[in-house]
Amino acid sequence: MKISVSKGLLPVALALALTSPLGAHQEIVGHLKIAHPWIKAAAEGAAGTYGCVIEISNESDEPERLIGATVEGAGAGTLYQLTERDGHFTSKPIDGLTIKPHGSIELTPTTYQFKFGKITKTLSEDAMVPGTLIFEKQHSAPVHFMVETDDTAPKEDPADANHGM
Ligand SMILES: [Cu+2]
Repeated sequence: MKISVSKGLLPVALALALTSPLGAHQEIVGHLKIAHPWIKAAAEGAAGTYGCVIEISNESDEPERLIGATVEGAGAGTLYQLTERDGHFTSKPIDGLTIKPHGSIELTPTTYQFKFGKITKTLSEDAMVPGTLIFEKQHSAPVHFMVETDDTAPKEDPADANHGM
């Protein structure tokens, strides 16, 4: 029995390890399982940065809603949804992202990002920086964001770009 359980968990562990070679962490807050919140490295004084979360699972029987985030040194992040059309990306702020009962969401640089404003304290690669994820029911969930040198976010067009129409 023990063997089959660990075999079942192995692909998940491998997936997390592959996505983050430096080690993915998981935090559990109430009914929420939060896998590897991370934020892109940025120097003090930088105009902004972005952050994502590999997966947030809602293990309760009620829906939950992710509405915000804070990271020490980066302030409050606003949740944005990215949209791709004909190879062009744009993004717009959204007021939340619902997690169904026993469901999960993923925030990847090409789908959803928290966008942060002015950086007041350097976010150095590999550091674990304290922050929060803010939910409608759970409210403020304390987590750590790992600082990564991500470069997978798409180049965005201005939101009002008119693609040659
Ligand atoms: Cu991690």
